[in-house]
Amino acid sequence: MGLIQVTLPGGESHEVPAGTSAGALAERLGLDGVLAALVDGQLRDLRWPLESDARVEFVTFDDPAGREVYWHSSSHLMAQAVKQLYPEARLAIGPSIEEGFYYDFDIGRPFSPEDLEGIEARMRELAKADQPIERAEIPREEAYQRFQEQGEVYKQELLEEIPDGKVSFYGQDGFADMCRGPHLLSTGAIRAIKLLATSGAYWRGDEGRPMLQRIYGVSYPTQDQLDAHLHRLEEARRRDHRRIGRELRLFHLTPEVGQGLPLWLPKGATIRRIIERYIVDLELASGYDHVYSQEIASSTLYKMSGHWDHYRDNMYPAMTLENEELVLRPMNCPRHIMVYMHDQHSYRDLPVRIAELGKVFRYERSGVLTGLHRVRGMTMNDAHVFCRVDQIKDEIVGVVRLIQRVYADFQITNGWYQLSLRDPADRAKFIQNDALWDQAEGMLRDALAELGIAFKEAKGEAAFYGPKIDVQVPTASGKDETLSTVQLDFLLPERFSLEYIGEDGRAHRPVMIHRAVTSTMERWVAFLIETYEGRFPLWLSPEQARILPIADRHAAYARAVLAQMAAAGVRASVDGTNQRISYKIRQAQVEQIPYMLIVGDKEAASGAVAVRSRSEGDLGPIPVAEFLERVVAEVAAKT
Ligand code: TSB
Ligand code: ZN
Repeated sequence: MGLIQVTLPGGESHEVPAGTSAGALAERLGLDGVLAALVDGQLRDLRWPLESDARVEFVTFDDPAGREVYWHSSSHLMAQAVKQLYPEARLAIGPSIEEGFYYDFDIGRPFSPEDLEGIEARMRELAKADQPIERAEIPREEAYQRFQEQGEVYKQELLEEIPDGKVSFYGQDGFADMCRGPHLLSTGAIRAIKLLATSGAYWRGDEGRPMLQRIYGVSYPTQDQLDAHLHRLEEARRRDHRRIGRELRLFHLTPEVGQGLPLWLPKGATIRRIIERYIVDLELASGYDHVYSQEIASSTLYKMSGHWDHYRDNMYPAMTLENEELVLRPMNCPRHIMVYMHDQHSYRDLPVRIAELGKVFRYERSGVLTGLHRVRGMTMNDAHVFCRVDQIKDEIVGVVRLIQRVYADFQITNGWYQLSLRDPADRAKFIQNDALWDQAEGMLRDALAELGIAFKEAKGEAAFYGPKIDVQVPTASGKDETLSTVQLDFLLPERFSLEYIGEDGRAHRPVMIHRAVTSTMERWVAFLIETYEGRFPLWLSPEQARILPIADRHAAYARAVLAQMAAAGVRASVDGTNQRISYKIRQAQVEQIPYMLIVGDKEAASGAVAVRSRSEGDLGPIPVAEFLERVVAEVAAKT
């Protein structure tokens, strides 16, 4: 038998007999935890025989490719368990996903939690039996016959799409599934298993086809890793703004109103109003002019701006009324451009900063809608800065400083910066003008350097009209989303022929900076809910204090205290129910109310309240006036 040359990633090479399996090689090299191998760039089973000279790279569970193999084999193990327990179940497909795996079964009814427990237990037994997983190639005809005999109609349909020739099967202990692979060497490698959820899923995602039952699961080489994963899921659930928003009655999403069109309930609306007042005041103090413009308008502007050509996929369809074609605006920019164009501008007036809490509508696909994080109707903290080229850097630095100031006030510490660039190959998404793009991208890079901010670059993430500096933050589900954005745009001023009169008395073209600091109210509040886990700091709490009378006879005093609170601008309420005081306290705790003010005979007699703070516990009786001072100071400090 001949020898072949195997080259490892470090450049190190080995001579082995031709036909040596990738797994045998890993063993010879004393490698641990190897799950599969990349042979000349192709992911292969460890049984793969190395027949000629090759580059070989081993993958473990730490590599995405390794996890893919691991979870894919786990989905087969689940299918094996389901077929043993429910022979009538028909198999559809079972891939690995980003975090785990699923398999779709046709069983004519939903799986119950007990079913899942039973399947999970059977999977553990099958894994323990450590059955070898083997690959076989079968002529297509034979495979078809086999599926026909077994009544596997979905597999038959899949097979019909595969060209003639042979198909590969992977099998263990009498169970076999048509699959390209690769897979683990044996079921014993799957050590810790958890089935997480089940849901209905149409075959091929098509509402006209049968409803299948999908089971989601996850598996790990060790119990500790699985425990850590389950802990992460629990954390995500705990912080999930959709759950907290429901429990604290902040907002409501319902199909009767429309997908992605949230209702702000009174408490959520209060939080939003505080943020809106805060940011508008800050902008007015920072040289912005606030305007109002309509959210519905003639499509003309959006045709001029390029939205029609580059952004229409994200727009609600146009409607026609008396020969006018109208659109719901997806962006505010063209309106602010019209505000700019309303006046003549001289170089001395610039920069002109036009701001608006502008409502926009975007057609986000139903699959990506997520609570308040991603909606279809939203109110943006938007502004457009019109300036001279020599002012660009200062303006960008100014906006980033404003962002930093706001993040400090909201105690947001986990944001990171992304420089979002065009993808020169994507000619449909971006307005074409290489010279202007290069200039704008270079300027944003310079501004970040001047600010001394570390950043990551992301190709293809720019707006259609220009590159952006985006502040990315992680959501509870672990995904990163853009919160704030600063966008440099040479192209819209060009399309609208914007002008200002320069020092030389001639017309010049200004530049535009698009920016959103507190994102949209929807996403900002979603992020805050998750950051604070529903425990809003005092200045943002919809209800800052709740007055809890111990008995009915204290109700009048409670109302008098409430009046004092209202007069001092403190948001408070009285719990006038006839529940016991311990119950009232628990209720206020569940609702994350920062201060509980308990009032009984002693407090009523002395003009005091017995204060229980959410963060500091029992503070004892405090005169009402003194408590108010404390609250006012705490609100001002935004702590
Ligand atoms: C900043 N024309 C610019 C504007 O002048 C613009 O619209 N930029 S944007 O498209 O990037 O949107 C600004 C911000 O809105 C984003 O950074 C993001 O934080 C937020 N946002 C975007 N889409 C959604 C959505 N579907 N739901 C909630 N917030 C969103
Ligand atoms: Zn804009």
